[in-house]
Amino acid sequence: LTSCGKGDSGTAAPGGGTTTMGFSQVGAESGWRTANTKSVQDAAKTAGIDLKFSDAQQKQENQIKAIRSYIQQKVDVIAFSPVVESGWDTVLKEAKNANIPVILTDRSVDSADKTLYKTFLGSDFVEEGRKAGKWLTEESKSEAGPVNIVELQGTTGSAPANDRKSGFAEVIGADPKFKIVASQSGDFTRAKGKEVMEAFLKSNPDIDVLYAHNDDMALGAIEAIEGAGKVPGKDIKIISVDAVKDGMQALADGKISYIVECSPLLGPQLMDLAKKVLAKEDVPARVVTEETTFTQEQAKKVLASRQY
Ligand code: GZL
Repeated sequence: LTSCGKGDSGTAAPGGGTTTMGFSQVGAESGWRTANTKSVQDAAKTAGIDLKFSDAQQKQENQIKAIRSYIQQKVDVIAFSPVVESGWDTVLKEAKNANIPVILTDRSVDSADKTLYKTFLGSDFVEEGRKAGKWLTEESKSEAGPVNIVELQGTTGSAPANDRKSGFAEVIGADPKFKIVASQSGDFTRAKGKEVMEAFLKSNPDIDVLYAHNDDMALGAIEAIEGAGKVPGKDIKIISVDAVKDGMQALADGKISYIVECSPLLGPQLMDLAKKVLAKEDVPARVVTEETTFTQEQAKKVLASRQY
């Protein structure tokens, strides 16, 4: 019998061929997303898994279409990062009825039925928001206030936007001197982050802090702040999330004040989980990624060694 599939380097699927994974990616909206896509694609190659990959341009209907096409193609396993938390039950039930296991990566869904996916691999976004709030509380401890904060939220309805908002609010809510004077979505992109920050600056003469849910929006906001003749990192302190290269550069340059890391390097763990699921091994319902935080001094030290 000749061995079917891509030679013996492949990971054997249940039927003996090479394992195929259908992956639906959110889009290409940020530096984080680009790094995440590279991690998934590189890890699939290393694992000998045949990856079918689609970019949804941040539209839920495109992700649902992609998942349906993976079901039609009878892939061995489906993985995706849900652009928003809600509206997945129908298509996930179709995958379950087709006996195709689903792995959530990066972002999660709000489905009550936890049997619709095997596991969720990704960061604890609420904790990321708490870390941002804790730094600001410490940084402002000698200030009487008010400390006026504007917030650039991530994509409306997405898990990172909901959870980073709630974690931050939970911590700063303990002290009435902190006032979130404006909060709006910048959709995780530089362009929208700049546009919304320009509006914030026009309607709020006295902004002390910007809390941006990702580096790309923070970098767009820096352009708006400088355009308004103010000094980012001095006139307006900036707290951001991700720690991608451009964000870390701005942190080292003093334009951003603090970054909470959110690791995009989920590829290797995703492939390991897929192999375990296909081998019918037990996997944890939740796998939380390791990540840290960076001050300006720490950014200067690690900048040269950052992978993305
Ligand atoms: C977080 C991820 C977010 C990043 C953004 O895990 O979903 O989406 O923080 C990206 O940069 O666009």
